Amino acid sequence: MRMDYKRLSKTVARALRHAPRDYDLDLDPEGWVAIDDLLAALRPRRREWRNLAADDLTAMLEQATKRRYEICDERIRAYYGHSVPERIEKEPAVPPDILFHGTTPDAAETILHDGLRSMSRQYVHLSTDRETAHLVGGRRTPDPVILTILAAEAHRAGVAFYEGNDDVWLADAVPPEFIQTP
Ligand code: HQG
Repeated sequence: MRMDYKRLSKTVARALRHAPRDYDLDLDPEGWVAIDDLLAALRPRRREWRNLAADDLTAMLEQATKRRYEICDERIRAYYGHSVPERIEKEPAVPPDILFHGTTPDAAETILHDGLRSMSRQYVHLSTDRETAHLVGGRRTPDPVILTILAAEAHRAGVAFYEGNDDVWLADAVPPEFIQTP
């Protein structure tokens, strides 16, 4: 049977971003778990996963359109997206001058007034380019609004930024004075 990598990735996201305890997993402070522990937790869950191996996780990463997970030294973690109660430690970093955030027209109106908040996740998620922001906003609406984030200016004013992957930056709450419509 061919492996459904999308389904696998969704379950891995649940395990590594949102509900590790449901999988008897403990994320370390930077979000890592041992690949062997993840595989052991997943194998009994679906017939097609009964022989799940590290190679399947590597193939899942290769097939994905987004870089969601990092594998290193027989461990795996999510680059971003966490909602677990324990804050995942990220290294503060200097952001590019400008970042983008794609969202719905209604949310954009609130964000321009109140600023960007992390909502159910630990961090605000920002995109390095408009196209990625369009894809992010497009998950919720056919007509996303792309907000421009004055990231360097916000950083200088004390807002913390963190690297996610090549396309995604993370930040703490971003006040409205650093957010513009195009
Ligand atoms: C909105 C996906 C009202 C915000 C994506 C967004 C991304 C506000 C929603 C990653 C607000 C939160 C994260 C405020 C923010 N008032 N609405 N003050 N501040 N919002 O899913 O950025 O496929 O938690 O605009 O591609 O959409 O899962 O964040 O609409 O990279 O790998 O509240 O998740 O990646 O939604 O997406 P989310 P997001 P994956």
